[in-house]
Amino acid sequence: TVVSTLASTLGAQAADLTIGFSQIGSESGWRAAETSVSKAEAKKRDITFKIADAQQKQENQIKAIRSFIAQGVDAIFLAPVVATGWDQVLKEAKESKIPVVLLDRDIDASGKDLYLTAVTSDSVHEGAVAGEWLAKTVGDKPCAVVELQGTVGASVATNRKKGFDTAIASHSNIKLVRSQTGDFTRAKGKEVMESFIKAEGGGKNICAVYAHNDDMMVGAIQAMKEAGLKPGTDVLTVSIDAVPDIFKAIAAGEANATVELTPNMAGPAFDAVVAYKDKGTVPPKWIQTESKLYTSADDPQKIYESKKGLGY
Ligand code: GYE
Repeated sequence: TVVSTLASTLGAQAADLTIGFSQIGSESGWRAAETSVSKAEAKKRDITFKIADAQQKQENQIKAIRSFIAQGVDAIFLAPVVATGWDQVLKEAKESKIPVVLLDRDIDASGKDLYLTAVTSDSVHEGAVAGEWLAKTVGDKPCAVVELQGTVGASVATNRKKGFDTAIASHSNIKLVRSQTGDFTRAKGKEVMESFIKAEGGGKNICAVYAHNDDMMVGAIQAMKEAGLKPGTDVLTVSIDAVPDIFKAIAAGEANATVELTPNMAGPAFDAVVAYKDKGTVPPKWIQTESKLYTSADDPQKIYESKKGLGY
């Protein structure tokens, strides 16, 4: 047929490829969107795509990778729940000549030679964008900030904290008063925010909340409302991901800012693997996705409408 003739002139085609994806779980709206966008991107390219849901556990991810190796897949995508503890299993993949692509989170420097490329945003920069927005918004006023961190040991939690801390460091009026993990989930975000409010005498002194993702912020907004606080006006909010629900909150005046992260990490990863398999093209070690700030000035209702169908 025409198609197969074309395919043979072009060499190894995407349609011949089987790729396994060790996904973290479904802790956030962003994560759910990444999973569904990845499936759609695989389909577009006719790639056989197998997703293993690790339910937040690194041991499950390691098992999934070993099972993909045993199945002889052509490549493995890995969204590493934490940054350490991957060297052994990634060595096994390398010995089997199966390229590994990291999606959305990074691993420690010791593993740099063990994967082909990483498709991620600059998560230090995301934290800095959030911190700079806050500094600009509060001006010279004193501001006590509470922080909801992502999963302990995840590269994005470490980096989003680091970028934010650096951005506010030169503003002595801004003080981080409490910081704790909410594990990237709505439920934990709410629970931890409730404890912050209690510990801060009802929360009247809290000037701003910084959350490493929007889902934790949505939970925190709920906690603030239940405590009689007014998020978005009395308490400033800034978080990361740009999921539809945060735009709904911004449109309602209950949230202030978010830093966008594309859920399409797999698209560039598939393209890198196809070019590598097909032409031996070695991709750059880091394929960086964009980070963009959104506030109430950006027509949040319209963004909400346009995003909500996109796999979230
Ligand atoms: O921001 C968060 C998710 O690793 C970039 O993980 C990802 C983060 C994302 O659960 O919502």
